[in-house]
Amino acid sequence: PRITRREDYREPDWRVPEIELDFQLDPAATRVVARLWVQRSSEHDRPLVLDGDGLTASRVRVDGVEVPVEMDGPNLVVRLSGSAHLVETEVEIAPERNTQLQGLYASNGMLCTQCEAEGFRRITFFPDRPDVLSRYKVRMTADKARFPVLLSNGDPVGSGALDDGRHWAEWHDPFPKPSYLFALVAGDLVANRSTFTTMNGREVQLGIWVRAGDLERTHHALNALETSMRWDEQVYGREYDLDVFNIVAVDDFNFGAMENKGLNVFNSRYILADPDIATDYDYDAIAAVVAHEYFHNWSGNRITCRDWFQLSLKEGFTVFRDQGFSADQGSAAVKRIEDVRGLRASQFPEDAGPLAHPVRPDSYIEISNFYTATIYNKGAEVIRMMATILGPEKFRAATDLYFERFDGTAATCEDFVRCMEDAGGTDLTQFRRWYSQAGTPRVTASLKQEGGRARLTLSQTVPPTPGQPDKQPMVLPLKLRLFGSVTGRPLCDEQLIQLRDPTAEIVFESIPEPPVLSINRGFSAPVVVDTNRSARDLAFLSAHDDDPFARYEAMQQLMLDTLVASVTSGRPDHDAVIDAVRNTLTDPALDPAFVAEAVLLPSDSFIGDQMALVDPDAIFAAREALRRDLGREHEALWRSAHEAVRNNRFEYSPAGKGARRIKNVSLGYIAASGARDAADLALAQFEASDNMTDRQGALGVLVSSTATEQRATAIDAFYRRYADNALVLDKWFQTQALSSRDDTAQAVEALAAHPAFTLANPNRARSLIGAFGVNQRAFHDVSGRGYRFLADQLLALDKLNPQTAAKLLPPLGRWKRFDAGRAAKMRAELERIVATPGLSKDMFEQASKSLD
Ligand code: HT7
Ligand code: ZN
Repeated sequence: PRITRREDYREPDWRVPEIELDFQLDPAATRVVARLWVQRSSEHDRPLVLDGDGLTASRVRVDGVEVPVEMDGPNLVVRLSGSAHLVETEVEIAPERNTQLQGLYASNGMLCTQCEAEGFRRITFFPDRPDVLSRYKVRMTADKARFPVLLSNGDPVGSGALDDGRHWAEWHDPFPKPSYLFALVAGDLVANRSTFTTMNGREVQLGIWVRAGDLERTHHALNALETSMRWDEQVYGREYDLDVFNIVAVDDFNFGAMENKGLNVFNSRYILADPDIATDYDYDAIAAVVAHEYFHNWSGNRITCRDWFQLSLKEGFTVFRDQGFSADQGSAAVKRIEDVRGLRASQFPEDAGPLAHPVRPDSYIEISNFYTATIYNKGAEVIRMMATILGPEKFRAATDLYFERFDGTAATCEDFVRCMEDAGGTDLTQFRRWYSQAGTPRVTASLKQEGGRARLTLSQTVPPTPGQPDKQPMVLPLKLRLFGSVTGRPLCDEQLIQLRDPTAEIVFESIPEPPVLSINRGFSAPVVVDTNRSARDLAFLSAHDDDPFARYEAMQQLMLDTLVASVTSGRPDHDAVIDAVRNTLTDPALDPAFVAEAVLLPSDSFIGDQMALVDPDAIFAAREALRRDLGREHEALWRSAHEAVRNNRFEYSPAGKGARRIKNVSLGYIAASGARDAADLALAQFEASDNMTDRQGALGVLVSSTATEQRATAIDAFYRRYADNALVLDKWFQTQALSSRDDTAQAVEALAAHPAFTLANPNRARSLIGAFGVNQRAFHDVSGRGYRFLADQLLALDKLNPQTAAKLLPPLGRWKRFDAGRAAKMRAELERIVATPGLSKDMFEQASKSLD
């Protein structure tokens, strides 16, 4: 397959300032007529090449005159003599046969589009690249009974009935946009409507469109939309620019949602919520995704990307913006902990594996494979570091400058950094390496007290990654502070150190007592920090650090050190963790939501990430042993924490969420203790709960339990209760795929044969196969059956939906971290995938790179 390289970027030969699209919609055969007003962009004699994917032109006209159809592979070539022409094409497509869910497709009776990154070329011939911006006029005609609602980007300008039972609607979008932001939706939908008055007094009509039965489940999303519109005005000075903002929920969607101009299309799991079907995690994710897509209106739509190598320009920045929004809605500390946990669970392993790539990649085979945690989450951390270096006022001045300087254009990551420099008055030359070098930097920090001074020695390394064997030192903004280990008092103010060299030394004067180092506070740099801190130091910080993230981090490090030592030595010493957890659990000053995060053990996979060779069974055993000891030692505390909130009625508020979080964490520890009544307690919670958080929390405990009867009761009851709700059934599959029982690999194979399982729906595929891939112990079953199962499923899914299949492959690529037996079995599956005839380029890229 062809490799696209960043260094080969060339300006488009032809611009398309205006486009008119006419859709005769029909699931079996939709006719698309496109009128493109094209302009030669410079002095050249190259033809107009319009991207296509699986299209056949039935007619091509230039300035009203029919011309022969000339193809170059999938693309249409139009030879033009002048500098400006009207080019008209006509194609026919079949949305109901589109299983890839890119382009125009059918989902549960409606028609919708997904064009990012390169789906528009599956709808009509067009220069399908983000630096070609056009004004769109769209006319849709469809059967009125089946598709009473017809939506597109921009504002509605007209609609009407036709004699044959069909009707039409026309939408105009005044803002020039790239083709990936085009959208249309046709369906039998109803809207939850509202109006929003912008900061300059303009009225915007808001609508969240769903099937009639789901209307009552849209209030949370609508509320999140209004809150995020106001937040973007207040925090970034960004005002919405059209008269209409619509969101449509669809059931079959490859991703979370899509920020099409004025017409966001959402995976229904990020819209629909009520306490009976959605967990607190779902509620928070809905608000975050609604905000994220809304924020793209400025960071992505008004200013888009010059080419797909600049993807993090919009995605990293927009994730940073949505993280700030969510932090402002509840506990900022807990939000930061969750974000860092997510980064470590997905981005750190990516950066340490065969698919590592820079935040601004240099090449790709299939761009869809680059919608990664590195582009999104590491990209957000890179923006966060610049915000930290600049400080809040200068950062706001820099984003204002960026929005002003590049409004209406297709920009680059370099353009963004230059705004940071210009408004921040700072030189970010070396900092730019965050965009070009892959791999997670490692910092070693060692603190020594010498008389009345403390000497901190820092060093950094960046590991080799595919194609980048040698690395240059990065700029690492590290927030740090020293505390006295005797008095517990801070020994200095918080300092921001920018580590730029391979090593550095910092001397702290007037240090009267043995100091303890608090470093990378707030996770100011996305790095791994190795320190010479003892278990005592970590326990001390977990109880006294004034930075909540650092406090959490100290406890995590203490737990990790304990677990790694237990795996490697086989002689567990749990005392320090047991004491530290007691101190956290009994500290009345702490927010319960924070306590619940702090007392959770690191995951099996994260423990594995710390080890040269991952032994999934030994890690599982060590973690279970610590869980059991924590459960037993603090049984009374867990029980009282659980009991105190057991009968709370559902309330969606920070306090309500915190109570449910500690309740479910406590239930998990009670079960881990081996208490005889644990399964009954879980089943009682399952049956009595008035919300999905508690019901799924109890189900999760029971699914991993050996209490056969209670387990079966809960699994059956959950299935029967939600058999008609696809989003909740996804949870049923997912919870079982995450089970820690010995027989999970077999159970997952059986679930793949369940009548409710289908690969055709991405959410369902991810709920079973995706969850199984991150269940370290079950997936790495020594027999290799997990690897075989995943490969079989991926090959089947690749035929339907290559994008979704390719995203689920990475667990197989981690073979270098496992013993020779497992590694050989994983490689054999990757080789089988690569050798499969007719493999998509999506899968080929992921699998072949994973073999290196
Ligand atoms: N910008 C959107 C990306 C997206 C996407 C990418 C590949 C394939 C399907 C897709 N659907 C949406 C989502 C976002 O980041 O906001
Ligand atoms: Zn995004």
